[in-house]
Amino acid sequence: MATYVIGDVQGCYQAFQKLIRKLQFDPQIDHLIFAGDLIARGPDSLAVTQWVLEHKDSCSAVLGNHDLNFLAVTCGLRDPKSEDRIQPLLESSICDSLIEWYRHCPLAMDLSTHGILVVHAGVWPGFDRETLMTELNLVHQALLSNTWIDSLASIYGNKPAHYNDAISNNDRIRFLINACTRMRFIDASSLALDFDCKTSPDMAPSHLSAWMDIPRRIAIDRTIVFGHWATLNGARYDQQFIALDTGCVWGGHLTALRLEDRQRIQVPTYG
Ligand SMILES: [Mn+2]
Repeated sequence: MATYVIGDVQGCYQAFQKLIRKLQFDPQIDHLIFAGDLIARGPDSLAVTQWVLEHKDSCSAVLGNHDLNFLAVTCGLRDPKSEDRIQPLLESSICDSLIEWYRHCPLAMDLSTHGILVVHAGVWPGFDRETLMTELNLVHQALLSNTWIDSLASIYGNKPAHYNDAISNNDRIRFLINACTRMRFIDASSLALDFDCKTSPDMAPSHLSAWMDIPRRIAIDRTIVFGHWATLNGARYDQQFIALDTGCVWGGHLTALRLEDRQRIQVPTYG
């Protein structure tokens, strides 16, 4: 019996199946937690999500930016991006079931028995764990409510950059979604989110830091397990942070973390 967290699959079905075989995954006793971005840029998002829905009793996921974008596209709030390959998914018979499944997914999972917190992009350094999990309930309830499409319509935009500047509930939801699903860099003095910098952490301007390197971040009493940042390529693997996006969709690797012993298990995308 094992629990695995799996990095960004991004529609790479073949690599995903290779990883499942390597894990000797048994749906009767094992559990998979996806760290977000199950779908989008890879060749077969439909096969990935079909598999997940067929095994949904043994799968959980936190939402990534591409998962949320899929929901927005299905509601007609966004046009599909040309580089996303989700058209077969939009036209498939499982589309409605997938929308329902995604609406039940949280932005973060706090796994106290394993001392792990799973989130797609990261934890904003101004949040302690309890505040984060309490605030995220607002997003979870919004996605489950009858007015979920209205909430989703308001998530686009980079402001507010700081949680203290969130006035309305929609501001709070937008900030929480941006922080949990898109964040990479943060202004080290103000803790404002920065979405302009697209470099690797060592090339960033001096006033910015990678979110996990902010010196005055509030300590989180969990190991934060995250995906989203493929250029880190799994370089963070310690007591505080474990980076799981190893660039599967860019021809790198797909990585799983076994929570019982914190071992990483990888397969290459090709070969
Ligand atoms: Mn992402």
